[in-house]
Amino acid sequence: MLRTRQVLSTSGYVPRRCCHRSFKSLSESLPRNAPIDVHPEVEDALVNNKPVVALESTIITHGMPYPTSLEMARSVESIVRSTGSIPATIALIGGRVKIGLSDSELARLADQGANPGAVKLSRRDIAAAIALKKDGGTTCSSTLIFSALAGIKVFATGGLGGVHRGGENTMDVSADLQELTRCPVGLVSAGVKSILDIGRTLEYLETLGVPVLSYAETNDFPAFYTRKSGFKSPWHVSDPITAAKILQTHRQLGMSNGALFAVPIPEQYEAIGVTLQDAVEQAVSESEELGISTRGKEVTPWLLKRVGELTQGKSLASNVALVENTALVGGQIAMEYSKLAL
Ligand code: PSU
Ligand code: MN
Repeated sequence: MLRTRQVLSTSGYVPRRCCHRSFKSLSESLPRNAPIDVHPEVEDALVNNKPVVALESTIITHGMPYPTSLEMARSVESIVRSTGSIPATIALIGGRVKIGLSDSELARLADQGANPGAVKLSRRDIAAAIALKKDGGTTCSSTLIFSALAGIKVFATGGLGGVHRGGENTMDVSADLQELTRCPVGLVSAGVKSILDIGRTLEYLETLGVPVLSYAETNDFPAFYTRKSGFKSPWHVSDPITAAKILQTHRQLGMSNGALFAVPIPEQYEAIGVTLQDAVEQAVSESEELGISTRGKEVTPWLLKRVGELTQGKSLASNVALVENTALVGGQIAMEYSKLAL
């Protein structure tokens, strides 16, 4: 018999399932009549305690140009599968939240030339986009929300949002950071994009009480395109078993927040990463001169696109590589988590 316990949290009523194994159907455990469709393969995995890795979709709709966006979306799913975990790409299709996408849905989101209109969805956009029956790419913030609702414990992506350069004046601080205080999910990323103010982002995560761990042999916090940002994480782990135990401890203590595992880009991209950083600096100053830096949710996609142009696409290859790398690590952590006692 299925039981959903409603637990009052700062964000509202968040359903908590008592024990995965007692469920016959996940959809019954979600809020009644919620506009959410869980892919059968993902549902089977969640009900039977098989490892699942959530994947975001803003990176598909707004983060990369087509067709690289589609190739990347497919390759991260197959990398997750190679670890024995099940991928669950999350997105909005025609006003329904999809947890796990078909290949044609991935293609629909990726080809924004043929099917324009997918919106970038953070927490604040979700209800309106559903009411207006939109397609949407979920950012880290909304992917965290839907992962937590479905009971997915691990989420892999490229870069978490953060405090933008000049954020002390513009107040442009990604909603991704706050969401990590509400959703008990391990977010695996290559840190935060180097277009951001990495130091202030780490300070703010400390204020919010979000655990930050470098997934490496040292405490160096990565800088997205390069392996070291000059800033340190408070912790580092370098194996999936320990990472999984950290998530388990959170669960055992009833802590409702997530954790950030920051995985450096693979070594072979380090040299090119150093040259990409020049383009990042140029794109950031152009955005300030052109007044783009105060345009809210447009800022991140604009900067990513501009860095791509300035580097003749080289940043894109690095971006794909680092996302594939986090998908691998995420798959391994999810696998170890599934072996731990619930
Ligand atoms: N990192 C990338 N590409 C992206 C993003 C991050 O390499 O497209 C997206 C993620 O979805 C992240 C979002 O959650 O940018 C943050 O946007 P903002 O800064 O507007 O909160
Ligand atoms: Mn912003």
